[in-house]
Formats: sequence, C-alpha cells, structure tokens
Amino acid sequence: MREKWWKDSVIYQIYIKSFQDSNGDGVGDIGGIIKRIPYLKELGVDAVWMTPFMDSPNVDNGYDVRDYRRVLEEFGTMDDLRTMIHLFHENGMKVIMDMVVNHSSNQHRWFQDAVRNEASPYQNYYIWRKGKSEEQPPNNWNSFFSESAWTYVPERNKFYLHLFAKEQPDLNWENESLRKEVADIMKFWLEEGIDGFRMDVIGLIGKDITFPDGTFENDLEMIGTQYYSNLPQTHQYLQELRQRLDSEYNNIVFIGETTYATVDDAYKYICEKPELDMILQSELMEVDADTDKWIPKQADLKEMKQIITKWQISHNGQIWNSIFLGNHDKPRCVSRFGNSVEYREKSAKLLSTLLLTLRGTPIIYQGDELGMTNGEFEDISQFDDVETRNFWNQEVVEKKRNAEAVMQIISRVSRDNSRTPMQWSEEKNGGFSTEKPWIRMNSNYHIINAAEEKKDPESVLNYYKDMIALRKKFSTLRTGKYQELLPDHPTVFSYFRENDERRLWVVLNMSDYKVENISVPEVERKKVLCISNDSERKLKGSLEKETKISLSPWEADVWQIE
Ligand code: TEU
Ligand code: CA
Repeated sequence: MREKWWKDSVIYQIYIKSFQDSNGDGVGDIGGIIKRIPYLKELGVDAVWMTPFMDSPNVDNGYDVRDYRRVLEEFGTMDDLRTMIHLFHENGMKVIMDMVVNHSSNQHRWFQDAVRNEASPYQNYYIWRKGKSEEQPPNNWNSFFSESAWTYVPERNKFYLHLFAKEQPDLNWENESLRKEVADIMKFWLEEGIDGFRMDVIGLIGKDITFPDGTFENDLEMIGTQYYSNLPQTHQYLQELRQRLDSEYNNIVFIGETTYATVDDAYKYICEKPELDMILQSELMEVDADTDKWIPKQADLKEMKQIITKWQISHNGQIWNSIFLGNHDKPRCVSRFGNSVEYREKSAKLLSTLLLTLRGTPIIYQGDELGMTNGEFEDISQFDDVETRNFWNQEVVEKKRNAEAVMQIISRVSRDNSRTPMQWSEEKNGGFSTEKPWIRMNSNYHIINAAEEKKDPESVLNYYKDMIALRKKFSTLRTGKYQELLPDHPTVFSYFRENDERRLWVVLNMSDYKVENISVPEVERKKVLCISNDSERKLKGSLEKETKISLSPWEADVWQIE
C-alpha cells in the first residue's frame, strides 16, 4: 500500500539560482540551500521541490539538460547534493526534483551525435522531419517561446522539433530506447535518495506524428497545441514509466506539469491508472491573460472563484489538486492577485489563507512567504529570461512595435518578476550574496526581508507559519470536503471545509473596499476564530448570533463552527 505522504504535505518550491548564494559568485547554489534548511524547518514545510540542478548550458535556466546524471557545476558537486538530501531527511523533509524529459539541451551528447552522424543510435532520440524547403518547416506549429517549433539543420537536411527554445530539442517518446533511458535516469536519482519528481511539461511528450498543421479554432494560445497536449499516447508512456519504477520505489510522488489539462484529462492522469499523483494545471494561471500571456487583462475574481471551485469539486472530489498561486514562470502572486501597493502585507496574508485552506497539496513559491513583489525592470538589458528576450526580439526588433508599450507588458508578465533573489536581510544584496546577483535585486529588500519579518509577530512570514501550523493541526483543511458559498459575490470568496472532525468557514474579501452585510452561515452555531489577518477581528475572536458581518479590505478569516 502506498503511503501518499504528499496528501498531508506542504511543498516549498526552491528556484535554486535565486535562493541563496554560498560562494560569492552571485548565483544561488546547493551550499546556500543547506544553510537555509533551518529556515525551512521553522517555516514548517514538509517537502521541497527543487528546480533543475542537472548539468546545463542554462539557456532556459536548467530546463535544458546537457547531462542527466551530473550536478550543474555552478550549483555544487554530487557530494554537496548528497549532503543536502541527507540533511533534509534528517530534518523530516522530503526532496522532490525537477525532471525535464520532454526535451534535452541541444548540447546534450545525444543531440550532438545525432546532428553529426547520420548512423547515430541517438538519431531517433529526437524528432526529425523533412521540410517543404530549407526555409519552410514541416508544419506551422509555433514554439512556446515565440519562434517556429522547427529548426533546420543543414548537416541532416532536416528540421528538428522543439516546442520551447531552439536550444531545447524535443525527445522522441515514440522510441522505446529513449523511454527506457528516461526510467534509468530516474532510477539513478532515486538511488541518491530523491523522494519524487516534478515532471516538466510531461503533458506534451506524446505528439501526433503525422504533424498536421495547427488551426486557430482548435489550438490554445499557440498554433499546434491540439496535436501535442495531453494525448492518449502520453497516458500510455506514463503508465509504462510508472510500472518500470513502482516495483522498486513505491513511495515516491509524481507531480506532472500538464499545460492545458482539463478536469477530464486530470481524472485520467490521476484517478484511472497509476500515472501521476497530482498535476500542475495552468487554468488559474491564465485568468489574467487574453488570448495569450502577452495580452494581459485584469483578472476577474468571479472567474477565479469558478476555476478554483471547479477543480476542488469535479469528479466527486476524486482529483487530488496541487494548489499554487505562482511559480518561477509567473509574476509574484501579491502583485498579480493582491494589492502590492496599499495592502501588500494584508493581501499577501489573504493569499496565504487561500493557498493553505484549499483541498490538495499547497506549493509555496520561495519569497511569497515574505510577501515579495514583482521585479523592478526598466530596460530590456535587465532581463535574463529567454522567453522574455525572444518576445522582445520578435515584437520590437523584428516587427518594430513600440518599445515602451512592449516594455510595459514584459515588466508586468515576464517570468523574471519572480526570479529576483530571495530577500533574507537588510544586509548588502539582501543577504542573498556577497557579490552582485546574477539578476537585478528588488530594492525593497530593506523593508521586505526574512530577518525583519522573523522579529515581527504581525509579519507575512509569521502569518505563513501560523497558517501552515493550522493546516497541520486540522486534517479538515487537508482532505476535508470543499463547498462554496456566495458564488455570485463579486469580491468575497467564501467556502466551507468539512470532515467528520469539524466544519470550518473560510471568508476572504479580495478587494480594496470594505464589504458590508455578508451573511453568516449557520447563524445558530457559535463560531470561533482560528486565524485572521485583521487586527480588530482578532480582538473579538468569536461570532455568537450575528447574522451579518462586514469585512475590511483584504480581510481573511477562518472560523471553526462549534
Ligand atoms: O514551463 C512550461 C510551460 O508551459 C511554459 O510555457 C510556461 O507556461 C511559460 O513559461 C509561461 O510563460 C516549464 C518550466 O516551468 C519552464 O520554466 C520552462 O521554461 C519550460 O517548462 C520548458 O522546460
Ligand atoms: Ca554560488
């Protein structure tokens, strides 16, 4: 019987490059993580997910792997990693690693060999097709990073497929040897003590190998998505992979990133046959984008509530959710869904309440527990991210679009917003590094930083600690049933969580305005406050027979119904 420890866990996501530098080169590393294990233990998280640490030329910060069995030198050695895993385990935390196997780096020896040598056994590790001509790729698919999804290689007189940057050629999962190789790589890391995997864009591994042209009507965001998103063959590949590993390692977690997955896709991944234990679905993360992420719009709270509720209850609550409000690919949640100017702390605490009172496994992105805000970028040269730079080149350099307008968009939606260094203290470079960080540091580290927040009982950090502790105390918050109240309210998010032990009422005012006359459910029963981000509310502490309450701007309360 599998233990399913992740159902009771809070996961913390570490973006290694920006977490903590230990050797003064301005880049976060494994030594830095080791230094901060006590911080993570005090926060109360149960597991960490580390973004990729395998050898890489870093075109996409580790999401382009050059050697799947080596640690990136910049981050440390294999021995450092072993020490780190050991220390996490000693402190009662699990270690989940990012496995990037939809594609490799173009500098991987497999790809290098495939390019050079026609008879290479690695030829078939990648996806090659003849084009209509040297300039005309096999079909009209676009990559996620603003280019065509095909790049021509003169040596082979063929194009290879890459759904991301051209330096990230897609691996050919049709090939049995490749599939076995992937299982072996994963076994290699399991032998090192890894407790599970976050499988990068795993929903894209199966492709329609007839490679039809995409059509605007049936594709999402980019041309071609219908022919490679969450296809039946992907489910088969995952079942096979799982079978290869489960007999030896039956206590590991598989978290799959499945862009564009619907609840029905999720059901197949999680509930039918052993494939994934939870998915990372992108629907909520697209709520403030128009047809694609580069056309931002105001997030509609009602739509947000609908999306969350749908995922909480669909298929009779059988789909185990991962809950997250941001990650290294998204802007900071407080800048995006809260009010990072007038109500930064209060709205960050509200978002913490939301994250940690939903059903599923919450994932905290590093720095959100401090209420960190979006980066401060003024010039394209300050951006590092390949996606952002490609978009800039396409729009400003090639299409001659107005630079200021494009700058405005990228400073709002660029992935670099959440990749600025962790703000540990008010010391030089926020205590992240003794030397200049690899990416521009937020100047607000003098106010927003872990050392200051640790001392302040009312800080965002201490609120996160309390929320995590509450979740640990009440199984109701982890696995209890979810039921939404007030679905039509324009700014208030309100729901019950319930199991045999207790019923909790969560109520969140996601706006800058006070709201009056919110109906209190179950008027006859007394309600005791478990946690709140509102100082006046905390003074009162309970509701006796009130039928209505008013909520202050960004107020978040969790009540236990007696
Ligand atoms: O991201 C996958 C993904 O779907 C991206 O398109 C994501 O939506 C985009 O970055 C948002 O702008 C994963 C990783 O999380 C990301 O860091 C990698 O760049 C990408 O895969 C390729 O490996
Ligand atoms: Ca370093």
